[in-house]
Amino acid sequence: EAMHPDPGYTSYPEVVEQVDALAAEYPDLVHTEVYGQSYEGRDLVAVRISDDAAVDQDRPEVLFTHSQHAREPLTVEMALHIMEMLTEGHGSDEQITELLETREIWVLPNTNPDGTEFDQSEDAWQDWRKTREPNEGSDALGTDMNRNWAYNWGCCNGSSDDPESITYRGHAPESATEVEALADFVRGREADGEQQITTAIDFHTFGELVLWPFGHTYDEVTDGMIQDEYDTHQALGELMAESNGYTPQQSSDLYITDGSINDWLWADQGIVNFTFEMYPSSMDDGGFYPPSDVIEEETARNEEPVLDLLGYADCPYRIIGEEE
Ligand code: 0X9
Ligand code: ZN
Repeated sequence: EAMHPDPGYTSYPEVVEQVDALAAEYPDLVHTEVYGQSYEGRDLVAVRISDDAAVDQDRPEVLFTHSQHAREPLTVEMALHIMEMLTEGHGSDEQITELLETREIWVLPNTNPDGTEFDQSEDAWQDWRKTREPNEGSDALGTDMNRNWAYNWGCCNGSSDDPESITYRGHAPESATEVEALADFVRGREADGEQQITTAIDFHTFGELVLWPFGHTYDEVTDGMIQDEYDTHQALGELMAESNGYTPQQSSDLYITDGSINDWLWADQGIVNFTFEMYPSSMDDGGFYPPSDVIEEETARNEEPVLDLLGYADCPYRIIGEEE
């Protein structure tokens, strides 16, 4: 057995194994795709879940992304929980069965596997956040994926130009191998000029927050965000926060970020989307590395919010009583 700081958490090879096992157990419901390779050459895996997952349907799609930040391993467990909930619920739970008949659900269980493997490579956690790709002119490795997205990249003092920084934005938008692959994946979900993905959650830890765009400005309504669009994010965010007990707020209320996935998914792709900062609420309960015995409870806590979002995926604006 390889060394691991807490074997109750799932390593990347185990994630791939579990996804393959799930696809074998539920061939109708689970379809896996490799959407690229990490810098170190690991397969980047996307899992599509629907009642006929092998077939690309003309249906609203929902995207769940996990572990842009390596030191947030609870988010990988969240991905596994979503996949188990949906596959076990099909045929036994009426709401889930109907959702799988009317949606296509994408779970990308670990978008930064190189970071995760390094983070878990010793018997103590390595507190590693970024990717592991070298930077020209520096000994410091990696880019903060959540500062490397191609909308208002580096605009607003919400990231660093120093490769030593944990919020290093990279030398250019989408310069991180893993961000480019993920952005290409999202762009690839466009069909007939329309983005099929309507709604998304990007999972992080920690803080127990439900966050919505924009992160680059404190303004609610601004270039690229009209009032109805803001209100839709807020209403959906508050609805989800009612079920999990997290605090709902605009992401810039936490702090200003630029080049985040949230801002890009909304401004570039028109996807109504959220960042969840999972358990714990504070450093006292383990920070990025709570003991693995919290996994069951803290992932189950987001079942309702996930199902809520899937429910609104046909028309997120319905929550404020709009058709568009
Ligand atoms: O800083 C981040 O990327 C996220 N927090 S974390 O502690 N997981 O690193 C917050 C991102 C919030 N999203 C935006 N501000 N757009
Ligand atoms: Zn994070």
